[in-house]
Amino acid sequence: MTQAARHRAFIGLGSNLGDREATLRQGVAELEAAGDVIAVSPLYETEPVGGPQGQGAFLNLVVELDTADSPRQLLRRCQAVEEAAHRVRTVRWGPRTLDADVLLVDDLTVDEADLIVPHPRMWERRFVLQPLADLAPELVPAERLIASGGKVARVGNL
Ligand code: GSY
Repeated sequence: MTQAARHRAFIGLGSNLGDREATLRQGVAELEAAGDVIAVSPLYETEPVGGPQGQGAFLNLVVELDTADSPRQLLRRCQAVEEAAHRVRTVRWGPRTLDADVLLVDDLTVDEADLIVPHPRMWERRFVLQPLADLAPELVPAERLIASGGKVARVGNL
């Protein structure tokens, strides 16, 4: 039987409602249940990028996988993780319990209505690039990290 190709993939998690750290811990645990998570970045407290004025600071991290899942299967996993966190989103770009985004899947590209890989806004967002650079510095050129927006402060590990 042929084996599915394995991919080095990265998923970004963010939370800015409720017990943010517990929510992220739950999200990481759900991803880990598939047995393909190989690293979790440090945790960052991050300034909201976009969205309504006055929303609270996020906690963000990035998870690295060595996975046989396709980009679409990873999207489904992200959606399941968000649903499990009882995500309540009434305002687009507004506060959310948990947001899970497929960032990179090797050098694969996907451009479909509900899934774009690499993530289309990741290169503008320091809350993505800093934890990604912690896990995979070779994927984040210093000039792109410097050019990205939003304050981030490392607050430890999960
Ligand atoms: O796309 C992720 C949701 N999100 C975030 C986030 O996770 N962190 C920060 N700092 N700002 C954000 N704006 C959006 S939308």
